Amino acid sequence: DYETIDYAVAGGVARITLNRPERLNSFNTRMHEELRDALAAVRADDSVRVLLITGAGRGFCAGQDLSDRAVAPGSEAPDLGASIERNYNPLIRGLRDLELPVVCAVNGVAAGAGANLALACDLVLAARSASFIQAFCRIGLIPDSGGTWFLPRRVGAARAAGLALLGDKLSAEQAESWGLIWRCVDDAALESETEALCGHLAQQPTRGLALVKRALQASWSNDLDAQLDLERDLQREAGGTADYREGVAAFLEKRPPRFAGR
Ligand code: T3D
Repeated sequence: DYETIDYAVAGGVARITLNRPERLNSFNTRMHEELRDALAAVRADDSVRVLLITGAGRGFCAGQDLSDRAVAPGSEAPDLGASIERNYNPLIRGLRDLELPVVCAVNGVAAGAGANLALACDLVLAARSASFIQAFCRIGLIPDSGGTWFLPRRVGAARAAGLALLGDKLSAEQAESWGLIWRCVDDAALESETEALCGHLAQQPTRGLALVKRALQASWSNDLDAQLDLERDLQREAGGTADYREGVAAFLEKRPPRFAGR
């Protein structure tokens, strides 16, 4: 049983709910430990075909819990590099390396590392009232948890600089129109849209989707030649899956496919 998150698996969907609503689901040490544990559970459970991350209450996640970061006059500053190395980087790497589609349902404000946790997910849905804030610069920090990598790639250099240097609140609608997230939906529809998206993904060729994810990620550091080679290799692997065989058979037999996720 977890204290700071909820974890549940149903219908092929593992759902992690950040659950410290009184602190807008900000990260403390316990939450990082529990997230590591939950991610290990996701990896170990063959029935899981989609991971969903969302938040309890009115916020999604407000980044690091700053009440753990007050520095008394005369005492030494905390080593934030150590915190990043131990907690944030493994979380972001864990999500990027997970061989499953990761959906994020941003139910409210996503600030600091909370915003970048969302950006590390593969498909981000956000409620219309939600917002994204690169809050780091407001307290003298830099965007971590992949922020300086995701932002310029998603929204371009000018907008990335504006967001990271000003720390202004970006509405979910603006985030969608800038290409920072997949879709903004009405607040009342977030739950049903998320369920529909995750339900759909849980029936898809999971192995194939994992290879798509790997190819898209590799494209950021590959030139076209290297990417064409990678596509050849991944397509060879995809072509050997049971789901590819089923996809072709279902097409030819004019029936819906029944993908096993393998
Ligand atoms: O340290 C390391 O390990 C390095 C890694 C750093 C990663 C980071 O994420 S650094 C950035 C940390 N996050 C922030 O700077 C954001 C701080 N929060 C805010 O700016 C605002 O709370 C929001 C813009 C997110 C939301 O504003 P609003 O007006 O909707 O809510 P609020 O009233 O500010 O917050 C509600 C409560 O949550 C409030 O508590 P109270 O007064 O009701 O008892 C507030 O203090 C608390 N809260 C919100 N964010 C945090 C927090 N408490 C601790 N840490 C927080 N990050």
